[in-house]
Amino acid sequence: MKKLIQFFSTVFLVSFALMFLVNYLNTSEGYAGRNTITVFNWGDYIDPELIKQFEKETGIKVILETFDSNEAMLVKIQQGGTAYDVAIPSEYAIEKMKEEDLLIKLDHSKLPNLKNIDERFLDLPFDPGNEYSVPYFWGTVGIVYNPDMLGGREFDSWNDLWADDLKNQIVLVDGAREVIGFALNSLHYSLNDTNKAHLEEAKNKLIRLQPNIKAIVGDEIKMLMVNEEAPVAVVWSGDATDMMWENDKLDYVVPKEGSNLWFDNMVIPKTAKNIDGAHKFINFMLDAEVAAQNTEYVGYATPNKAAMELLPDEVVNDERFYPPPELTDKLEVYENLGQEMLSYYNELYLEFKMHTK
Ligand code: N2P
Repeated sequence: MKKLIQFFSTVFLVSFALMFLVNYLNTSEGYAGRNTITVFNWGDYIDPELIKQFEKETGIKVILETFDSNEAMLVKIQQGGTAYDVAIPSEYAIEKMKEEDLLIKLDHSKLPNLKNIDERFLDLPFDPGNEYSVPYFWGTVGIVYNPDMLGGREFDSWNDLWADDLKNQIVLVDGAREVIGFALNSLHYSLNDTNKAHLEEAKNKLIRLQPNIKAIVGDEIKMLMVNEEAPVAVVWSGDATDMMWENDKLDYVVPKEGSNLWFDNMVIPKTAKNIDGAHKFINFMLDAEVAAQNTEYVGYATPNKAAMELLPDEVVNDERFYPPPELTDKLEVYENLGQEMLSYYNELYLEFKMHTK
């Protein structure tokens, strides 16, 4: 009996000590707070080698979680379940996060590498003075296509997607703003349109595109295009670059009716437990060599001027991916349309998706 009591007391003591340790590791003062940061990024949007390099240089461990749309990212941050230290939303989502008081102000004194960013990408209307966000990548939305699979065909208009002979050929990126946006652009409306009659017209036009749609997917889009399982896709510019590196038959165009110009930026959500580590990570990503390596890995356009100097001329002079100001001036940046409109866009998008297989 004595042995039994001794045994149970030991089990009790060990479990208690373990509980204490786990709790300690999970608090902001413990391991998780001081030596870990949780980064919430788009899928396929950072060179994993750079994460290792950051961990080695700083001793801070990075936990990477990914999302595939601003809407999905917002819901997770609003719920507050995970303590994200850094997130990388696009401009209209940043405006919304500021409005909902979900972000903390950045300490610029901890971000000396901010000097590397081209002024063209600083102080933009969604975050004057870059109080809450600093640029990561930027780009457009357009059509990537394989002329060889389509008898030499070229694309230059959104309306080309509705051609009768493209049955089951088109893959779309799974984003409400992107898909409704290109339908609005195809009708010569703004992609920030809030006129419900215009939005209904765009949805009905999208439903008419349904026979031509092969799939609506996330990052799998790259594999489908690279392996020539689909000849046309609507994608973000940098995903197109990445595909073109893998399959040189592909080409990318920003349609003539106009399109979206977007900016993804690093922010620190209010949930952050390791604010100092978050600044260190952001500053690391702003370093010229790091940003150049990341650009070569992900294929998106870098706003980092010092990094651009390290990249091959054929990359930074390619106007399909680094459109000059004369071209970007003609593109539209998504605006934060407010919760009601955002929900309306989502509803229309779901209605459209229900009509596709
Ligand atoms: C990367 C996604 C890029 C996001 N796979 C465009 N805002």
